[in-house]
Amino acid sequence: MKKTLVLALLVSVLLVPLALAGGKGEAAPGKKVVGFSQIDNQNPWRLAETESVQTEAAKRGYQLQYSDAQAVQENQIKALRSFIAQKVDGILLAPKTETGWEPVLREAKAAGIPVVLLDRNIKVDDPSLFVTFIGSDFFLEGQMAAEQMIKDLGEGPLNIAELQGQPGADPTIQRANGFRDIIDKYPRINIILSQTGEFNRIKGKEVMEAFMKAKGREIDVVYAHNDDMAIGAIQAIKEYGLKPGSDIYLVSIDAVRDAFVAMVAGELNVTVECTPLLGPAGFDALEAAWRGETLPRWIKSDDQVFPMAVAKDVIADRKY
Ligand code: GYE
Repeated sequence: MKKTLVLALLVSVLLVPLALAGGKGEAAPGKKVVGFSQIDNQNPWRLAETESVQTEAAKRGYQLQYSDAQAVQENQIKALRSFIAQKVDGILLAPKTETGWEPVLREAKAAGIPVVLLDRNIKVDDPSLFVTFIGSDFFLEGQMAAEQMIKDLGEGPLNIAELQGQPGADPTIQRANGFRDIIDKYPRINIILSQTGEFNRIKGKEVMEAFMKAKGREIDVVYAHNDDMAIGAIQAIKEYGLKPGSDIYLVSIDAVRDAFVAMVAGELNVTVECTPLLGPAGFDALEAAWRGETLPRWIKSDDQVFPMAVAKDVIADRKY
């Protein structure tokens, strides 16, 4: 009797410091552990998404293993493998590109770990490799951007310079296609320049500088796949000596706060919303998977168009 007590005391004395030391990778007893693989944090949209996931994890009492891949897909795959090795209870994955995920997702499936896709979709043959995709309709966003442009500027002639997102990413592909789907009906509206700006403000500015040098006076419109690249482009247009918002019309996607600031200043003509606040839906989906429920393949966000004229009335209410 005495011996067992001593032993029990000894064990607990030894275990307490171990538990306290257990930071990264060790679950607090009873707390579910969720791994979140983020693409990067190079624009306010992504920071808002990261914050949404972190806040929601804390609210629901989950331990979050967070990994920022710094825009390298290979780092995301490594992060997933480390989550699997740690036997996390679930994974939230914001996948950089559409392809290349099959092997690691098969490993997660074999380990019984549900994977929920946040903000970008992927292409896999086996639909059981992920629970659901939570995000926007990027094709529709591209269409909405083109429709608003035509509403504002008419049927042409219009020369468009396009700043594309990260190559191979679902939103890049769909935003390019959706926009073309509309303008292809107008023979006098043409994309005369198109290049990636990586969804990044500095890169967007650099590409726009090159565009201005090449065809500055011919460009009527800039279509940027995200607000940050449009903001970079605004800088480049100003430095070139033209007025963004009037000499050159700019349309972009995301509806981050900085886009509203640019619209209020008269320098951005329109932004199409794409919500990054996906934390709550992400954890709802994981919880449903843990309960054994099946979810729709796509949980779609509801987005809207914000033209320059409404910016000053709504800017105060923007959540990101
Ligand atoms: O538009 C962009 C971000 O995947 C929908 O990625 C997201 C896009 C968003 O870096 O700003």
